[in-house]
Amino acid sequence: MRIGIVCYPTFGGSGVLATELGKALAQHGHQVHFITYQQPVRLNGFIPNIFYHEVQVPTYPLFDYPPYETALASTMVDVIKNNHLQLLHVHYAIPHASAAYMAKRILEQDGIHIPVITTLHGTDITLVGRDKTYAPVVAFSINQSDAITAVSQNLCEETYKYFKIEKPIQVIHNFVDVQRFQRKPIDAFRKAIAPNGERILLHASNFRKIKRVQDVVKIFYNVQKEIPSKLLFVGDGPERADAEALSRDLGICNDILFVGKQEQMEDILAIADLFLLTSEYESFGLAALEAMAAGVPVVSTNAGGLGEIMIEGKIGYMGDVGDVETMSKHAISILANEERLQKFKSAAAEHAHTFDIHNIIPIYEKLYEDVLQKE
Ligand code: GMT
Repeated sequence: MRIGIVCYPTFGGSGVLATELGKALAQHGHQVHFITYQQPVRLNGFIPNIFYHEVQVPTYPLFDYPPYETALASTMVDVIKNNHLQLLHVHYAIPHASAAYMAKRILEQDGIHIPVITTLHGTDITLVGRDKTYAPVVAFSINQSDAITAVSQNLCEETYKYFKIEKPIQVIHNFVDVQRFQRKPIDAFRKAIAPNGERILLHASNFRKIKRVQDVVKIFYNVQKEIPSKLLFVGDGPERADAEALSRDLGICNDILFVGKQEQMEDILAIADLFLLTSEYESFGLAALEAMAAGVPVVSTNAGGLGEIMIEGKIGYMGDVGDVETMSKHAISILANEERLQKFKSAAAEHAHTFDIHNIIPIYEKLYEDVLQKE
């Protein structure tokens, strides 16, 4: 098949998922065309069957806000026409689903029919999409899609709750390339972070309010009182400064490292003992799944779809949003005993296989075939 993929090119989960999907489809022999404003972070190196089309957004003194959606729709039209794409798969509804609708209508004038699949990822529904300034366009463009998927059962339910969706939403869970995350820890790296054999805790996110990164610092504070440990913060974003300030106030800043945005998550995860995810909401929690694939147990909140990837008492634990004490107790209970920690690590790696890329890609391929057959 000749497939167009539209996504955010940044470190966010939706862009990561879309890029990994495109790469896997290309490996299966499909021709994949990425359409976005920047090279996606996980799209590095030359990969046969993959093409990248950059959306140019010309500026003009009149524009306080350059019209990205218009530029995107026009690029979609151009790429679909000139590469004879058969379907368009957009990730994250805003503004990709409405730009796709516009492109679809434009192409119909030339007798070209292009089915559009929209994958909902989370905040495009639960946070940004719900905002009344976006909601009517979001609901309309989702309903105009030829197929709709959501990355968890929870997100599917949230979507029906917030919007009047007149079509079925298929739940296709996010996936991980388990093989890629089965890395041996780099000893020198581990030693540099934890020279005295301390436990290593890890959090990775975009440091937005929804992630509640201050709770990560508080949990680490409690853990560190009982168990010598270090905390690695991967990523960057608006709440980072607050997290740093809190770690200074609590006197633990020397045991916390902010390493910024990183591409080689598999190497970082390989040295970690526990992943913390304290979000107010996660439609799925792809970062937690990647941690599991690397054999890292997870302590998280029970928000959104996180329960769909967790097996409590085996690969990690969950606590209510903001319940730092409970999550701290769970973290300590996993980290305190070496044998127990190793059991959790192996079980986490084992469980990640349920969401292995090889199990999920065929579901997307089947969906594409069904959509094309209906044309
Ligand atoms: O977590 C973020 O803020 C980024 C966001 C995105 O769209 O890139 O992540 C969402 O999509 C991921 C991939 O499907 C999910 O694993 C995340 O749980 C989801 N984030 C939220 O729902 C907050």
